[in-house]
Amino acid sequence: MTKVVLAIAIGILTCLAAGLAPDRAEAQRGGPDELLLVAGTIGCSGNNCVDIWKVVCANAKTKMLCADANDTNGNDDTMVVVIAGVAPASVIGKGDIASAVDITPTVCITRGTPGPMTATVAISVTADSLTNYDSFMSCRDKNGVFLPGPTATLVTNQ
Ligand SMILES: [Ca+2]
Ligand SMILES: [Ca+2]
Repeated sequence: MTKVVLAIAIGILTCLAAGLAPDRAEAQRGGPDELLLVAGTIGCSGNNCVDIWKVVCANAKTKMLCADANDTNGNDDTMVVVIAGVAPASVIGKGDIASAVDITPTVCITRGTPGPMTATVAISVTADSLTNYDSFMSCRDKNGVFLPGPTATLVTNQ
């Protein structure tokens, strides 16, 4: 009798845990401390809306600023990420784009010489639905080593 009660209790607890943490496989990613993980929501079908993050690498050793886009709930939608240089003036006009189902490759911009760098990272979804996403944003030195301290501000939120 005790075993039956215990089994029922475990069953109820399992259901409650599943309800509180749906789809744990698509929970937010972990990574090195130097990576900045931001999260957001996007969706008004077919690339018709966008979230734009302003990302700053203040570290004087910065050579590259990078980001990706990862679908974190529901169907695995096609995610789109676009990076564009803002500062210094030498990175204006530099940019890259990637698109993929569920998680995009990482896109980066590179400075000619090391120093602080600012970029915008635009994230969208190609789907007739709304999805949550996250994005790893990173500052890297000339050897590709992660530097601490990227910051990100969501300047356009759709
Ligand atoms: Ca999704
Ligand atoms: Ca949004």
